Amino acid sequence: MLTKKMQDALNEQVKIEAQSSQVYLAMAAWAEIQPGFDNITGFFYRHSDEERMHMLKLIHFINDRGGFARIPSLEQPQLTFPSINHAFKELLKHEVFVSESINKLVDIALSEKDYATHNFLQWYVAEQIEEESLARTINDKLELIGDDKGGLYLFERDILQISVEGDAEQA
Ligand code: OFO
Repeated sequence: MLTKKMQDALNEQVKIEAQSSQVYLAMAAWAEIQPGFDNITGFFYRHSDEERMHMLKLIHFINDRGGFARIPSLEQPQLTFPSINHAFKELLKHEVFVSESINKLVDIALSEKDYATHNFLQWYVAEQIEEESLARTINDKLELIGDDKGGLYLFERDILQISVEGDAEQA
């Protein structure tokens, strides 16, 4: 059984994961109407789907532990970006924010002596290490590319491989 404090904190995380899915969905919809960014668009759509999966995992956990997962209302995410570099910078910032909120949840699980939730959260801790590292790799590459269109063309081609490797590491 979850304590009220733990349940409220997990429900807050449901909202954060759902909001993350919206944030990346907006990036995907924006990238889709930029010419030549098909693979980048696919990356954002997949990332959005993953966040929805993170949200669902939490919902099932809360309900399975005798709690009640409350489906939250969401905020309008940023819809447009000055460039693809800006979108990926926002993605990294967002992942760092998510990692911080997972760490807070782990703290609460320990203070509540809720070892089952603590164990469950370890999956999210590992996932955030992967996601932050992937976002940093992408941002480093974009930093190197700068305004070089040829470099961006290669990046658009390579992001397919980067995300496939990221998924394989997570599997
Ligand atoms: Fe990328 O955030 Fe979920 O956990």
